[in-house]
Amino acid sequence: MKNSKTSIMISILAIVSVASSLYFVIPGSIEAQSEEKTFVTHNGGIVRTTGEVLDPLYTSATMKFDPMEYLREFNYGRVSQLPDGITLREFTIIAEDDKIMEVSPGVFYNVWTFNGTVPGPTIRATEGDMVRINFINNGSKSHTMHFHGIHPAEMDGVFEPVGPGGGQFTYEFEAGPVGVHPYHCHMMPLEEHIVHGLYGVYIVDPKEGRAPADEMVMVLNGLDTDFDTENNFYAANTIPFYYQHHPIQINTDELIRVYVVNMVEFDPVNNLHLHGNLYHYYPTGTDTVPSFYTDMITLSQTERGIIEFEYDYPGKYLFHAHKVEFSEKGWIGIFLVKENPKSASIGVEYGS
Ligand SMILES: [Cu+2]
Repeated sequence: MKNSKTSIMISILAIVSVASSLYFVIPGSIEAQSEEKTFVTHNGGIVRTTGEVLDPLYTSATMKFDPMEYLREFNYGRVSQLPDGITLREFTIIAEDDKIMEVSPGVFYNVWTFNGTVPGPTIRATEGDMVRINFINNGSKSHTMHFHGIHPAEMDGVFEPVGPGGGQFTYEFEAGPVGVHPYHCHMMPLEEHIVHGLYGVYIVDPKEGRAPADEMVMVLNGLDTDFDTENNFYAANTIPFYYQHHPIQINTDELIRVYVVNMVEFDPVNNLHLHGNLYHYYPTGTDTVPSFYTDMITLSQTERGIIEFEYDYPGKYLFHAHKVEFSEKGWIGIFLVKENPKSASIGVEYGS
């Protein structure tokens, strides 16, 4: 039993390392090739392969997740006005823990989900709004929603387990502080409930808003598919290598704003490196003045922030964990920067 598990593990790692090393050997090659070629892997192995990209299915009878949709999808809730004039944003969040997802070709994993996906929906409000979450637990275990941010103790999702099979709880709190925060289940063992996927992003916008930008969310996560408390895959938004196989298209001379949240468990740090550029970094997004201008940030569990940048030159630029093990196991992507058709006439300069 143990041997077969070990050999499966070794096969998975071999496939991942071969696949990932191909990208480092031929980083420009993201399109499928038809002819077999010989490659030397990062650990000196020789492989013959067409180098064709294999993607998992992302979908099954019970599960659908599109990382490209998730990237720019913000959920503002059902909006109404309270008698005192405050904006109420209502969300219904349903927890489940029985879904199976193909996270990498041939690797199936039991994901625990908020509203059917990992990560759960990106919840977005403006500072001072009232946020009301109608939480339903359709799972087989107790779950909760614990938001990072400021709220009363009884809304903290720690001491009020919501029972399986349809248990309900209403979380209600004023949105704040401004920034980007994680939310996650806080039942014990916490590691298990987080690693299986019960987390998401909660953005609180400043009342005056932020500068217009092409906005996106990246949750840095890990997948422990063999339950040995070590991650076998890493990703931005769950599917290893997704944004390398499907580069994120952006424009030159356009402000890009990425809300980054590190949800990797087991490994104490993660990081984010951007190629051909530097970004302004706002830790936790709580300040409107950036703390750093850099191409590398280091993030511990649930550390998060906002990065902002613009590209001057079109082309393909990698972004990835500079902890190379993580990037070779899936936490890597590409920005495909196209010439902005408007740039000749606008000439916007960020930061001015
Ligand atoms: Cu849970």
